[in-house]
Order: sequence, then C-alpha cells, then structure tokens
Amino acid sequence: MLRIRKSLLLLSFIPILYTIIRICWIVGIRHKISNSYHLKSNEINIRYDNIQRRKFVFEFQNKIKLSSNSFDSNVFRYKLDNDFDPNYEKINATILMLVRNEELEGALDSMRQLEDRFNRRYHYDWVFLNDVPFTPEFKEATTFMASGDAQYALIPPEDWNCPSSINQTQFEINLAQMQDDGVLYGNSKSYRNMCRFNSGYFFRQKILDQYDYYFRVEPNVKYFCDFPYDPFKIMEQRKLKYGWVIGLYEYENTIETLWDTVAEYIKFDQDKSITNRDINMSTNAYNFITDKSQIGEFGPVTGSNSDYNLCHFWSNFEIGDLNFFRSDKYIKFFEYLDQSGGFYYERWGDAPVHSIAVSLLLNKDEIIHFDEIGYAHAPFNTCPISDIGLLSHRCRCQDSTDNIAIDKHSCLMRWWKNGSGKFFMQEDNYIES
Ligand SMILES: Nc1nc2c(ncn2[C@@H]2O[C@H](COP(=O)(O)OP(=O)(O)OP(=O)(O)O)[C@@H](O)[C@H]2O)c(=O)[nH]1
Ligand SMILES: *[C@@H]1O[C@H](CO)[C@@H](O)[C@H](O)[C@H]1NC(C)=O
Ligand SMILES: *[C@@H]1O[C@H](CO)[C@@H](O)[C@H](O)[C@H]1NC(C)=O
Ligand SMILES: *[C@@H]1O[C@H](CO)[C@@H](O)[C@H](O)[C@H]1NC(C)=O
Ligand SMILES: *[C@@H]1O[C@H](CO)[C@@H](O)[C@H](O)[C@H]1NC(C)=O
Ligand SMILES: [Mg+2]
Repeated sequence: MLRIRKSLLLLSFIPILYTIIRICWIVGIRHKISNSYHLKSNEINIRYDNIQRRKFVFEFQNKIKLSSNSFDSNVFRYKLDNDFDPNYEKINATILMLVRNEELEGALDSMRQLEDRFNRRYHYDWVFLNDVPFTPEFKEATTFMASGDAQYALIPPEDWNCPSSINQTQFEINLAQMQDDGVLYGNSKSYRNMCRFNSGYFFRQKILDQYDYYFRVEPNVKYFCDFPYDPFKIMEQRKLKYGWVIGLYEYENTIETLWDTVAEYIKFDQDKSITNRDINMSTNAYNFITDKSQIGEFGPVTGSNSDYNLCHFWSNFEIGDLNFFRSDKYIKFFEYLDQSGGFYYERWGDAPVHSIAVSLLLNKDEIIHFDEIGYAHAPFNTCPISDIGLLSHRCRCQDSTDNIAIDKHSCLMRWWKNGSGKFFMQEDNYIES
C-alpha cells in the first residue's frame, strides 16, 4: 500500500517538472533555436531565389508571376492581380468615405468588397475624410486595399462643428428630451455634426474639387454581387445627377419641422418670377415624396399631417454629381434649412435632406434607381430578385426574406408609380440594342 502511494506522489511531480522545463525552454533555449531556424530559412530562401526563381524569370522574361513569401517583408511584393483594362476611359470620379480611425476594420471590409465586386476593374480613386487626422495605420491599410489612388483630407472645424448660431442651452434641453423619447442617436452631438456635414459640406471639401462624381461608401457595408456596369459611366452617359439603391421611410421623430421648413422654401421660390425659380414643379419628383396613397397593402405611416410621405433615398449608398451639390441652387436650399437650426435642435439626417433636394431641384429623369446591385447596410439589404440576376452577377446575398426591394418598408414602388417610372438597366439595354 505504502509503495503505491509513494509512486503516486512521484507521478504527481511529473507535471510540475514538465512546467519547470518548459519555462526554461521558453526563456532561453527556444530563443536560440528560433534564431538559427530563421537563419536556416533565410538561407533556403536565398538559395531558392538564385537557383530556381531567378532562372524562371529569366527564361520566361517576366511573364510568370513571381512567387512571393508572405513570411518575409523583404521578399513579399505587393502586386495587383486583376482584369484591369488600362485603356478604359474612366469617368472623372472618386469613391468617398467619411470615417473614423477606430472604424478601420469596417472600412477595410467595405473596401475589400467594393474592390472585388467593382473597382478592381477600374481603379477609381478613394478619398477619405475625417474630422481628426487619420492615423498612419489607417492610411497604410486603406492605401494598400485601394486599387486606385488613396487620398486623405482633414475636415476644417468650421465645416464640422456646431455653428455659433445654435443656442447651446436650448440644444442641451433638446438632446435630453430626444434621449428620453428614445430617438435613434437622439442624444448624440457628433451624429448631428456628421449629418449636417453630409448635407451641406462634404462637396465643398477642397480635395473633391478635382472630381465630377462621387460614390459614397460607409464602413461595414456589403456589396453582394458583381457590378454589371460602371455606375459612374451610366451617370455620365445619361447626364444623371443622383443614383440610389435603397429607398425607405424616415423616422418622423428626427425631422419634426423639416417639411415645414421645406414648404416655406418652396413658397419662397415659387413667389419669384418664373425665370428665377429653382424648383420646376412640372418636371421634378415632388410627387414621389408627397404621394401617400396605398400601394398594394401598404401606405406610409405618418403621424403628422405634413405633405411629406417620409420617403428618402438611403444615402449610405449614393452616387452623385458633385457639380449639382456645388451649385447655387443646392447651396441656397441647404443654407435655408441650416439657418432654422433643425440639424441640431432636431436631428435631421442627410438622407432626407439630399432626397428632398434632388426631388425638388432636379428633373425627375436625372435621378436613377440602380437595379441589379446587391447591397447591405444594417438593418436592410437589397439584391436582384430574379434567379438569373443572382446567378449571372455571382451574388452571395443575405437571407432573401430580408430583401427590402419591394417590401412594406421600401419606397421603390412609390418611385415607380410617382417618380420617374419603372426602369431596369437590362430591359433598357435590350430595347436599345
Ligand atoms: N470622421 C468621422 N466620421 C463619422 C463620425 N460619425 C459618423 N461618421 C461616418 O459617417 C458615416 C455615417 O455614420 P454612421 O455611424 O454609419 O451612421 P448611420 O449609418 O446613420 O448609422 P449606423 O451605421 O447604423 O451606425 C459613416 O461613414 C461613419 O464612419 C465622426 O464623428 N467622425
Ligand atoms: C437660449 O435658449 C434658452 C432656453 O430656451 C432661453 O432661455 C434663452 O433665452 C436663449 N438664449 C438666446 C440668446 O436666445
Ligand atoms: C474633373 O472635374 C473637375 C470638377 O468639375 C474639373 O475641375 C477637372 O478639370 C476635371 N478633370 C478632368 C481630367 O476632366
Ligand atoms: C419647367 O420645365 C419645362 C420643361 O423644361 C418648361 O417648359 C417650363 O417652362 C418650366 N417651368 C418653369 C416654371 O420653369
Ligand atoms: C401617384 O401616382 C398615382 C398613379 O399614377 C396617381 O393616381 C397619383 O395621383 C400620384 N400622386 C401624386 C401626388 O401625383
Ligand atoms: Mg452607417
């Protein structure tokens, strides 16, 4: 009996001994092994380079892809691998992302998908905007992810911060009130800066002066399908000013007085002589944002008796003509809204502001719904509905029951009915050719 217990005692020492040996190994010995391992690896690398790889390169005159070594920065080479056509006539356009440094991972996820699904074939530039300087880490990672040039700009504080005309006492009262009312981002000051910037200042950033069109991208969005066309090209060829993929109803409690302010502006404009008006009621998309009739089973749910039906284009995906936003008529419209203080006292989003502006100031045929593009920004997504659309664009959509395209939250049917009509890219090509 005693003997057995003794040997059991000895046995229990084994793990302790093992741990001690392991610590010694980690601290001292492994380090040596590791060094010599790297020397060996390096030696093999170099030997392989001289004898095999260089020989191949010589024989095939650079026609084959160099093998690379992802373990060794000295050997690994960045190389674009795509079906880029250098003779393609690119449009004067850029992809645009307003983003925070801490959103780098999400930004890279969006970029990776947009590059794979679209930009790897065109190499459009990327412009990144931020209210604080971008970190070197952010710039490095995004520059490498972009197939075109990547540029970075700091937003001047006067284009970002709350203007001095806002009564801070009243502002704080409203923030607290909207927090209590459970309004989405109701208590956030920075969200308001962002919405006002995206409404009235993004297009005034110097860095965008060099472009005609922008394609807005946000971190953590998804592009599910190959782009079957270059949307910038479509914009230019058809002289379009605004393109969108998802249209839905806005939360009314964020824009309580937005429409009243818009209505005042319409009246102010229509009181001018015909030649001086900015708003042409017979050609614009006013009916799209005001029609409240039932569509199928659904009607808009508006609490107030304002004429606005709450339809807006979801601006996290938008492709626009910067010259429209830079125009006097847009800036006058924005300034009118801005002087009312609604961006701060309420929480007006840039999506309804852009949507109302393009619906009033543009010809309705200058606005396009891009079908065939698969896209998601939480909590909604859209994807082609037809099987052939899904297959031919190699889509990997989320659960198809989440597709907003023609469900009750969507304003697409209202666009078909009271906007510029039902339009499909493929059908259009089919008719033309
Ligand atoms: N630089 C900077 N970018 C911001 C700030 N707030 C928001 N953004 C960017 O502005 C865009 C819109 O902000 P989001 O937080 O995505 O707002 P949202 O899309 O309405 O809401 P969620 O995506 O649901 O959070 C995104 O591209 C953000 O990265 C900010 O304070 N600074
Ligand atoms: C700012 O708002 C507060 C609260 O409504 C009000 O009492 C005050 O008079 C306002 N200040 C100015 C300068 O209008
Ligand atoms: C691109 O557009 C901008 C703004 O309209 C213009 O200033 C610039 O000259 C254009 N560049 C080219 C290459 O056409
Ligand atoms: C609106 O546009 C149409 C078509 O271009 C034009 O005939 C009409 O005069 C315009 N109306 C106003 C008020 O500008
Ligand atoms: C919207 O379109 C429907 C069907 O064409 C039409 O009956 C209705 O009057 C339109 N609404 C507006 C506000 O023009
Ligand atoms: Mg977002």
